[in-house]
Amino acid sequence: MNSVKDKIVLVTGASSGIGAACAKRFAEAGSRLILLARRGDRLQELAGELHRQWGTAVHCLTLDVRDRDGVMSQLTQLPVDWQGVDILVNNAGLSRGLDKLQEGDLDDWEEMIDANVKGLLYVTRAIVPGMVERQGGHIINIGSIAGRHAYPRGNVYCASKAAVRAITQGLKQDLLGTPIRVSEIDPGLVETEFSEVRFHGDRQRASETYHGLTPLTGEDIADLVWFCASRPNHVNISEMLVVPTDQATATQVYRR
Ligand code: NDP
Ligand code: 8X3
Repeated sequence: MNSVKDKIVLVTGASSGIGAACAKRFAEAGSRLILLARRGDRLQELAGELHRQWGTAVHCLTLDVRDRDGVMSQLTQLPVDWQGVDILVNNAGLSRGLDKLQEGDLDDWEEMIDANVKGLLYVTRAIVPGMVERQGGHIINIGSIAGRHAYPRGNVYCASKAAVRAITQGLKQDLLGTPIRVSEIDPGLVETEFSEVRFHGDRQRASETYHGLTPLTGEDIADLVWFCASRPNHVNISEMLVVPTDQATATQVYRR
């Protein structure tokens, strides 16, 4: 067992869903947390909650991962006490729309590719050199079942998550020979704000995604992120596919 107590954990997309649940899971385990997302008010609220409950030290970064210059400058010039990130949870991401490719909205495409692929790359590029220098660290990417098989109308979102998979595999190879670990967790249906964002705020349509089945929760995924991080240093969990019991593949779900 590798204790995450006092480790510095950077969670991107910590203002909601899986990211917020990861923040809580690591806070409970005694980690120090850097929380990053665009909605700073949510981060401050969560930081207060973590501090009250577990006395967690938190540093909030109100940042858009698509902002290349902002990411590179803010993450390479963290306050002295926060510079040695031990665990990076690359979780920030989103889907926009569920349309046939030939009818897709180009703005939706840009947003997904910029956040899910380029944003993840910027954050990784800013943080990993420090890990190499310190000879220690762990990058945990949140991919998706969507990155393993494309599903109808999922096209660009699926492509962005397939890219995350390739980046995870490539990074593992590029870091071979260092003690740095690289993992990817690929969830199926998790009930968060994900579908509400996908359907541009249409809550009714979003809730139908999970109708008649028992979806995963952000906490279920956070538990696995913590599990990957807390294995001994010589154990690298390279990938995990996790689905609700009511789901077999991206398109096969059982609804009661
Ligand atoms: P949520 O919508 O609940 O959370 C998404 C998080 O990402 C929010 O904190 C949001 O913060 C942040 N985020 C989005 N865009 C940006 C950006 N440009 N810059 C910084 N932060 C950003 O969804 P989930 O928790 O479900 O999603 C988390 C990850 O899990 C995503 O990568 C998603 O693709 C993946 N995933 C989700 C599944 C699901 O079924 N829910 C299944 C498989 C994978 P803010 O808006 O404040 O910036
Ligand atoms: C989120 C899971 O199947 O809605 O990545 O794309 S799915």
